[in-house]
Amino acid sequence: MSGAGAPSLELDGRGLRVTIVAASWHTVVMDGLVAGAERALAEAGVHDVRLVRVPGSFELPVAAARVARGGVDAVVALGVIIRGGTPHFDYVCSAATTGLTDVAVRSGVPVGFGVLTCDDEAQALDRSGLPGAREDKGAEAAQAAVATALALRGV
Ligand code: DLZ
Repeated sequence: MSGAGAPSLELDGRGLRVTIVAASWHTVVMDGLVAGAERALAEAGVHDVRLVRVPGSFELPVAAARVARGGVDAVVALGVIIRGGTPHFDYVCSAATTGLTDVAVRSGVPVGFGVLTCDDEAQALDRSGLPGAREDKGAEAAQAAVATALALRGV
């Protein structure tokens, strides 16, 4: 999927409560994603930010579900899944994607999707928001979560 076409969002997230749920595989890229999400939330004026770490992306949906039940305004889910030599990649991608979608739809709490599904580490680094990266997917996921929470306010 191309990163072209992403909207430029002006966000006023003051007063929102947002929790980042982050997997731990591929630590360098994950550090970039978490930093990007935290930076975007600060820029949007979101000050009540918590971070929950889980082992892998497979564990993101259960963490997001628990967090959503706790009364936050939005969740930002971050993970890095890199293709290996077995079908495991497809199962973990599918579980994370379907699970996080299910959490958002069932709970009504927006879940920003910042899970990278890449062929190799170079692709992931290029989307990590770290110096030299072309894209900042952690920030994009945080902005999407905040924008959706704001859009749904009062609906
Ligand atoms: C097992 C596994 C593998 C092979 N690769 C990744 C990965 O690239 N990214 C990721 O977030 N998690 C990976 N995992 C771990 C699973 O998500 C999960 O934590 C384990 O299967 C234990 O439930």
